[in-house]
Amino acid sequence: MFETIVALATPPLKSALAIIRLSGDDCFEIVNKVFDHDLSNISKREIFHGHIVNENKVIDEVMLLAYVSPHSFTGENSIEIITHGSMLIVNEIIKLLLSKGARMASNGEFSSRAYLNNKLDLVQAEAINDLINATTIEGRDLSMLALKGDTSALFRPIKDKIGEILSNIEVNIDYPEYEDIEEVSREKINEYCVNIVNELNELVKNAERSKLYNEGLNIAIVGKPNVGKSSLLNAFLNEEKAIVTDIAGTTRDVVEGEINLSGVPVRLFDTAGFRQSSDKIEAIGIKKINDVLSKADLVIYVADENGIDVSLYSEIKDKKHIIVYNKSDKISKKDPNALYISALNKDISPLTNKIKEVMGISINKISPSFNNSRQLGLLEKMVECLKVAIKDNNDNQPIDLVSVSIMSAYNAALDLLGESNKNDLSDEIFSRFCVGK
Ligand SMILES: Nc1nc2c(ncn2[C@@H]2O[C@H](COP(=O)(O)OP(=O)(O)O)[C@@H](O)[C@H]2O)c(=O)[nH]1
Ligand SMILES: [Mg+2]
Repeated sequence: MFETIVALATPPLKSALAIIRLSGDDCFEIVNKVFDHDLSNISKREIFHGHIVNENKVIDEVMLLAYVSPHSFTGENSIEIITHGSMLIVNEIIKLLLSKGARMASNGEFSSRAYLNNKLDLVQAEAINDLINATTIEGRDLSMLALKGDTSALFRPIKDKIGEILSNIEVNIDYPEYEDIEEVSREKINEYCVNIVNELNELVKNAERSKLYNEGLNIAIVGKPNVGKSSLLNAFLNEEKAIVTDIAGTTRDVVEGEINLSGVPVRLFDTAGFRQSSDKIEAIGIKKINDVLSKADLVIYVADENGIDVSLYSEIKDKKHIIVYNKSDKISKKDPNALYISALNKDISPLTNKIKEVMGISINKISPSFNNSRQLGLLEKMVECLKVAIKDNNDNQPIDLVSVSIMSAYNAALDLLGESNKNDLSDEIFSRFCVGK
């Protein structure tokens, strides 16, 4: 039994139309009290044209879509009221519905209901959020495949295989006296687990790449003052976002911009030049560099005709990084192994290509793939557990010990699709959604 929840599904702004969404067992009874059509005898889905009325006063003329359980997104009785897009109207209608017994939905609660009612698995539910937040076509296409269930479908046979080997082992342990049960030999366990690990490794490899389309990359631009970091940011963005002058210390704050690199959303962070400074404002800017560096997936160290500053370089050399020489127009003697660009002349393609190479960004046909850190983490956990199982099995460890590791892999598989501990796990994930989703 689920309470009826209500929320605005469109942005809280003045617009042509707004959609108020309700879902829950008492949905029709509640709306019946304020709508001038009877919703009691709907068979599946129906559209109505009518009025939302409060004690004979018409609040708005609306279109109303009624969905009878299970023929709705959430799987419950649901209603969408399309009103005029005035916040005064929307707020009055929501207040009225609350007074008739609905309650305000929390973040992601509609999607959470769909998941709890088995309309979606967890991978599909996550895809709704990813779809809405996608900033590139590739990211959107990937989320759409996950939402359709193609990504989960790719994985279910693997999950079933882990379950199968596990139950075979369990039956052998629990009922050794039954002679008609096929004995699972050490060889068979090994063969099974090795095959599954290979299949999982393929999914991991694809997920690492797909995660880039979904979560994007953070790239920090660092180097001495005046080497052309801000000019480089501007060249990437193709706009004069950061202030560029020949005065060292021009950039004080971190300047951010986003670009689309072959479908990967890349966030660029231009920083204040690294240098000891007595200027209070610049000193704060320099401190901010450390925050940027800590979340950077890649660091671009920019040098100019004066070469690399060894002490500054040593600060980032242990991170994944690219060294690039800017102001190539001023450099006559070039090292054939080094990377040269001219930010001023917007000639930066050697760097763009190098970023793609280092981060493994290539133009790929988008196919179903896991695409976020949670999913990737669980795939990797499965591989780890199965590798332990393979080793224990080959070392002739007791079979129940082998089965414990396979069981851990199976639990991770259930977690991936959200089939275990439905409530605990989903609370965390759905809280990242916005209200009305
Ligand atoms: N000749 C030349 N000058 C450049 C180039 N890129 C930037 N500059 C100049 O270098 C100076 C410092 O640039 P800026 O982007 O502010 O450097 P930042 O302090 O590292 O951010 C400015 O006068 C830019 O016009 C380049 O490719 N060639
Ligand atoms: Mg600058």
